[in-house]
Amino acid sequence: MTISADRLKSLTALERKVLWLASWTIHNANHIRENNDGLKVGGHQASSASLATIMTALYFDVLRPQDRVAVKPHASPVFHAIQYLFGHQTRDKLERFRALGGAQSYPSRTKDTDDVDFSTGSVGLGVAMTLFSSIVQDYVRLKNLGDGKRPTGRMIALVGDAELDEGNIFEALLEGWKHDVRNLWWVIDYNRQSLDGVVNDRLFGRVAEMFELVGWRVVTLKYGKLLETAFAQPDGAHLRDWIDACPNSLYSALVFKGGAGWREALTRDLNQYPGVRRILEQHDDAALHRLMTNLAGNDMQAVIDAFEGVNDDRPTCFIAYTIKGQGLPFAGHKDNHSGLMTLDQMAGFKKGMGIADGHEWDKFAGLTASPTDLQAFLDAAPFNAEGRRRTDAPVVAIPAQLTKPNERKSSTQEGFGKILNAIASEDGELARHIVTTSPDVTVSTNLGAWVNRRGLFGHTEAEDVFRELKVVSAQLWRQTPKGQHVELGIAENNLFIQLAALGLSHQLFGARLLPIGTLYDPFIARGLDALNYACYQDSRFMLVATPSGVTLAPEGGAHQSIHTPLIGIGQPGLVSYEPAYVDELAVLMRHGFDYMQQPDGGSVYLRLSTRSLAQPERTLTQDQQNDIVSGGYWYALPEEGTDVAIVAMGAVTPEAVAAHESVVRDFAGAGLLVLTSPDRLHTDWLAAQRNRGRTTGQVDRSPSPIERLLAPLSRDARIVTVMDGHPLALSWLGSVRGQRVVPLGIEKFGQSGDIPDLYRTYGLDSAAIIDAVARAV
Ligand SMILES: Cc1ncc(C[n+]2csc(CCOP(=O)(O)OP(=O)(O)O)c2C)c(N)n1
Ligand SMILES: [Mg+2]
Repeated sequence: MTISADRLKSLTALERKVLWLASWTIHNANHIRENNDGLKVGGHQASSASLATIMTALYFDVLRPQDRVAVKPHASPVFHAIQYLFGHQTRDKLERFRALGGAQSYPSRTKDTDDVDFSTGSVGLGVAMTLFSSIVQDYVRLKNLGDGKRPTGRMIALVGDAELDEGNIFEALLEGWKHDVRNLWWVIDYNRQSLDGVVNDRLFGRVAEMFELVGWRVVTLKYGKLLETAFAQPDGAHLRDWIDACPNSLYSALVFKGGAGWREALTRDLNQYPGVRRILEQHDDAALHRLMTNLAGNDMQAVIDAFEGVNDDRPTCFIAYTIKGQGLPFAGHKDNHSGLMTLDQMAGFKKGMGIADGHEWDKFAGLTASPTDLQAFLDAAPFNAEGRRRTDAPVVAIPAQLTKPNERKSSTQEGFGKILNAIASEDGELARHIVTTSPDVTVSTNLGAWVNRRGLFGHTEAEDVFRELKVVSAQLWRQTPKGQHVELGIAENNLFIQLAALGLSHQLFGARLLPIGTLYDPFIARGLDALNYACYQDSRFMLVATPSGVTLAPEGGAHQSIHTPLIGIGQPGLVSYEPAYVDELAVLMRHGFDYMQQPDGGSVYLRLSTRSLAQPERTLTQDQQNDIVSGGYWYALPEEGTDVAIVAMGAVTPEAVAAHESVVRDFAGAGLLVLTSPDRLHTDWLAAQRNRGRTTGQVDRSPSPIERLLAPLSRDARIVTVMDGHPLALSWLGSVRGQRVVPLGIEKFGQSGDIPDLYRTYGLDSAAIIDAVARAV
């Protein structure tokens, strides 16, 4: 035994209190607080209960300030209860759990105020987040990018056992093995129940082997100290064998039935063993129930022993046997996931806790240990030594202009590679803080030149064998701890979670990174939940998606992206841009690096193309640059009061330019508007309307950029919009001033072809635009 009796006593007292507060928080929200709409508020008392021991042990004893934790989403009440005991969470927010302004249903970095390290909610993603954060921690450490003040922490996930059904966890495990991840703990709350019922017995038999296969240590916490003692008695081995062989569903049902149920089953199966009979005689029903449910994950001493037994940086999976609803009336019942204790059950629980009416929120009410001792214990908890643990890092200065290539013809994708290459060769502050990552499309998204200059990141040095053997190759893949590209296998979920972790480095590890992730635009859909997860946490990164649309022509329908512009508009925390020309791209990248670092900024999505376009010969004025950042500019100015305008975005802009040249012959004064971001324009348009609608304070009546841009057109002008993506992304333009829009774009799956054929087939060529103008007027 490594833990002193005093410590154990304080921890078990706090464990009871944590279980109570978590249960009470949910109960209060559902049964006591006035709620406006009569809808069930919910909360997970059973899921919280199964982690109460482990989380108490971690936060009050095992964790250090540098550790970072992803808490299983439905154990949020336990997390908030712990922070309440630490003094980092208010009673008011607990009382308003799941209500506006209250503690969040699932731990949230941005909405909760009590020092959440990683948001969780979509199961599986928080787990992988710890793995990718451990890569970031090493990245920062090996390059000395942080302030050097923090020791290396452990990245810890508290994992529901059913979360392991999520494929993204296994994608992450493989990637973690390749990257030799360290200081990573996954604690599996093995309560053998999911939402719908009891977890498949056979499935979990393989889990430990899977972890070992990828180099993890597996520590199984199966039986608690009471059961271990019983097993050591005569015939105790038979009792152990019986539990070992007990199917999950039977065990869960007996947990729910309690002492009499255990007695009946054990008498039926093990009556021939005198030692087992003696154990049954020595325990009344209550004691027998306590014994048979004494699993290690709910046994404080066993939990502490297991955590203290691991002292190196090898990734470790703790499989902790627990009981869902441990200590509560519905423990073990297969339907308990969303079950709430009744008023009577709660009253019984309260009585058992020795809590008097009106003292439900008291920190120490009902505990036998003295409040002074417990407060002293909390104050001395190592985790709490620094208070809130969120770090910050200074902003990286971005040059006023990025060096842009001057090719007469170029695609935006090529331009991206060249702009980044120029940043790499200039080797300034900006270059040092950029980190790139890509799921096996580094070369085909034009990151190659950057990687050649900055190298691959890895714990160890590895030469490029092709180079050593003097085999000619354009790619030079030298891996060092100084490298600045994290090469991933083909798994877009991993890309987004890696970006999520990199983009929080300033707050997690005190080092500012400017992450850029590249992938093919259509495969955003594969990782969309993870992208949303990254944005939900306010992680900051630049997503470069290329190629896109039907413009990737010969690649065919399977690789064409149609609705990604709508994702760009609809995704909070991510501003999307689709430049047509390389000079626009350079302006947007510069803006992006800055925007990613602003407190009220966000992440940036650049939708690029492989189509090589003749570049306009121009030097952008500051006003033009501002317009490009705001979302659009007049490529050909309309005459005041004109009745016709064409609006184009991205790779199809030359078709619009050609169509415009023809249209002006009939409609002198028709304009051509080039958009770079319907997302920005739409957001600012809505905000301007809201501002004007204000009835109090200073009312800002200034028009939004799109209102200003459309102002020269006549009231009933006709607008034809064209883009390589779903036309809905631009069709809203008609609502700005009530003008009629004919939207052109892609609504169907595409097919292989060359650009002229495809543009003709899908109605994006200049003939289609001219035709649309004719129809519109
Ligand atoms: C991606 C995703 N799918 C579905 C859900 C709904 N859901 C919430 S909890 C849960 C079951 C969780 O079971 P387990 O991980 O074993 O947790 P515990 O038994 O501790 O409650 C499900 C399906 C979710 N939160 N996220
Ligand atoms: Mg479970």
